[in-house]
This record gives sequence, structure tokens and C-alpha cells, in this order.
Amino acid sequence: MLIDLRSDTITQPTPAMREAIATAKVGDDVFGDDPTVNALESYVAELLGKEAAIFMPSGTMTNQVALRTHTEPGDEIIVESQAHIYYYEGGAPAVLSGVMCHLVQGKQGIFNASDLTKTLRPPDVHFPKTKLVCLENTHNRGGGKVYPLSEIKAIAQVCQEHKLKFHLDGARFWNACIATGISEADYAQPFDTVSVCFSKGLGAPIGSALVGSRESIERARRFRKMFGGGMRQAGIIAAGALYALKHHRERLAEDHINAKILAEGLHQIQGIEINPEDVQTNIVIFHTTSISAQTLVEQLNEKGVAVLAVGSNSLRAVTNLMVDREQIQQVPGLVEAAINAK
Ligand code: TLP
Repeated sequence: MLIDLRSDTITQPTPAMREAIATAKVGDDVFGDDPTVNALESYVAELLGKEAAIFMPSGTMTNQVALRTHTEPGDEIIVESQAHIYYYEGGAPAVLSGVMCHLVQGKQGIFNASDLTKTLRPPDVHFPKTKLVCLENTHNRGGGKVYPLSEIKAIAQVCQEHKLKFHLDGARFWNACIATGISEADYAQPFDTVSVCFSKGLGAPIGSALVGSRESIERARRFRKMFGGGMRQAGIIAAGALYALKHHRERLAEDHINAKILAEGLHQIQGIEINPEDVQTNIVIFHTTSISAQTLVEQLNEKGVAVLAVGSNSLRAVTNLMVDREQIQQVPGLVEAAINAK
């Protein structure tokens, strides 16, 4: 059986989740009639200590609707140079919101308040208006790095001083909460909006939510419709998300332990570079020294392990609900064999 570590998005719904989906009560959500969507939105808003939430099909959509909610065309947003919003969303900020991305170089995806202050410019007709700062927690290309709450609070302070809105791409927010023991409400508190996904480590087949004040979520509802994200009997998918949220948050700790075991195993292999201490959650980024990342991907595939190349010599493995401890323990040996198969 394939050991699939390409992403935590590859998970299949469990039988109990399928049961919840099959028996979900539904209605037309564009009319606000879907009881399961309404239950999910209330539950997630309450969990994050915010007034309201809105359900959407994907994390890309929740991020892009948030950008459009907080900006007008011609504005500038500040994002980290490897942020998903900038790196992996198909140029959507330019197309859907007409905004400029001003990049801040982080360390494994993390920048601090002084980096932000240095990036800000005074009001001047030459410059676009800066409206929004976005962070990512955990940081995907940063190798699942957790954003320290103290840094987030210091950045929030700078945002307040400069009247900037503050958005979090929390596709793996749940992993950050489990890894630190910080509550969802405490981690979400400094932000105006938080985007969360149910279809990553939590294992739901589809779905994300944008969470924030009643006013910002009302505005987001307009843009969700405009972007084509108004869904009808969406309770069918919200049921899987609600089930995942209620039953699968604690299990993320298992993925984190598996990622550490994998990192420590890979560290022993000649031809692989990785610092196991960098691995804080479920993402393991490692580097090849003798063959290209793509060659290793192909040779590993033949041995029944799927990972992604994320750079010419960098690979990513993401532990997830479909891969158990025993399978994880086999991976370092298979990587070693794949390298030597060259
Ligand atoms: N990330 C995917 C790919 O797009 C790279 C993955 O396999 O990791 N924010 C972050 C931080 C993400 O990692 C992702 C998905 C998203 C947003 C977008 O979520 P979806 O795929 O639901 O649009």
C-alpha cells in the first residue's frame, strides 16, 4: 500500500465521518437555510472567540475573500515571501482583489514586528495604500513552523498603530494549537480575520471557514457570492467538516510525533540534510545532497512512498491520518534505498 506523504490534503473520510455526511440535514445555504452549515459556522466562530464565520469550499477562497474584504483595488498587502497567499494561489491577489503584494523575508516563514515596521512607508502619493498584513500559522513552506504568540501580539500592536487590518492564513491553525497548547481563542484573538481549513490534518473531504467580526463576515459573504462560492445544500460537506472539527483535533498530536520520528530517521541517512529540531508539527522538509529532489521523488515512488519536490534539492513529507506509525518507521529505510538506487 502506498505511503502517501504528499500532503495532509489526501486524507479520505472515515466511516463515522461518512455516516455524518450521509445523514446531514441540509437546506439552501445562499438563503441561510442550511442547518448544518449554520451549526458549523457558529461552532467555529465560538471556538475561535469571534462573532461570526462563513463556510467556503477551499482555503484559497477563504484567503482571497479575506483579502478582498479588507482592501480595495490598488491597495497593498504585506505578506511573507513564501506565504501560500503569495506563492501558491495562482496570482489571485492581483486578479481578484487588484492588490500589490509587498513581501517580507521571514526566517522559516516567521517575521517579527521590527521587520514589519521597516517595511511600512509613510503616506505619500507615490506609494500604494497599505491596508492589510497577513501571517501564516503554521507556515507551510517554512516546514510547518509555529508562529510564536508573542511575535503575533507584537505585530498586532504595529498593525493597530498604523490602522492596518490583520489576517491569518490558518490552514493548519489546529496544528499550531495542538503543538503549543495555546487555545484557539487566544491564538485567534490578535487577528481581524482567520482562515481555517477542515480538509488538511482534520481529514474532512472539503471545506474551510473565514472567521471574524460580524461586520467583516457580512462583507465577506458578498465577495464569496461574487467569487462563485455561494453553495446550496452545502450541509453535505459541512457535516464532514463539523465531524472533523469535533473529533479529529486531538489526533493531530499523533501526526506531530510521526513527523518527528520521520525527521530523526532521515537525519541518519547519508545524502539527506535535515535538522529534526526544525520539525514542530506535521510537515517535514528535507534536502538531498547527491541527487535531485525530482529523482528522489521518482525513485521513492517505485518503492511505494509518495512525497513532493518543493525545490531543486528540497522535498516535503506531510504526516497525516492515512499513514500510521509503523509505515512512518519504514520510510527512512526506503529513502536510503531510493538514494542508493541511483
Ligand atoms: N496547501 C497545499 C498546496 O496548495 C501547497 C498543500 O498541500 O500544502 N494556506 C496554506 C498554508 C496551505 O498550505 C494551503 C494548501 C492553502 C492555504 C489552500 O488550501 P486549499 O487547498 O483548500 O485551497
